Amino acid sequence: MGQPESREAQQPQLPPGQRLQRGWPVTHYGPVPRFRPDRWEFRVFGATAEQGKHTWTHDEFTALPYTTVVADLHCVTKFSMLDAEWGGVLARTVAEAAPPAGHVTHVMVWAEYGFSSNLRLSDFLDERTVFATHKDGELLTAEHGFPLRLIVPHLYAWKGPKWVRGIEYMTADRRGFWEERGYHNTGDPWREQRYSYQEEPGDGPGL
Ligand SMILES: Nc1nc2c(c(=O)[nH]1)N[C@H]1C(S)=C(S)[C@@H](COP(=O)(O)O)O[C@H]1N2
Ligand SMILES: [Mo]
Repeated sequence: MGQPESREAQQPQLPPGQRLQRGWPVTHYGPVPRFRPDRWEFRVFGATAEQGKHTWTHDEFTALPYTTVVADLHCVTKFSMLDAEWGGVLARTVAEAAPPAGHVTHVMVWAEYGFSSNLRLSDFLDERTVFATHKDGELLTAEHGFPLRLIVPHLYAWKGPKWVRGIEYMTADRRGFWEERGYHNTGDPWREQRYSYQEEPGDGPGL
């Protein structure tokens, strides 16, 4: 009584099987790409509403409306980082500026070196899914995805590519990089959807 309620008493913040991590580890496959502003562009392609491509230069992309989202990061290797403030452009904003065709069901998010991750359109359009340029008010560092990374707060962190370069609107589901290599097609940490062998019919395209 009189004590502020602990966070745990309000609601559990750690999904099953996760543990808290101090600091912010760096987790990815492959080398850290170098940012070349003159060559960087963000591409929207695939099944767009206007059947064309849409590209933004770095200046154009970072001029889109800036929003912050407080969200946790849950790595499938079992560490979680809580309460980061991500700043950037909502995925919704991107989809409004360069809309998908009516029959689009999924989005492939593409990053440097061909890294990719697939999302349901509904996950992409979630009100908290954000293309982040900043964390806690500071520009991302190169190893954490500068100049742009996706954060999908309600899914495991591999669903958020670092060094994003574009999105592909898809009319059927297709697996991304980790989804082809044994990780769950949906990746909901609250349901502990870690591995593709846990998938049930309808969770994803065949392997
Ligand atoms: N391009 C790219 N993005 C990636 C990955 C990757 O291998 N390549 N790994 C993902 C995984 S598994 C995690 S846990 C987070 C880690 O982000 P961090 O290094 O900023 O903590 O990045 C995700 N984004
Ligand atoms: Mo991860």
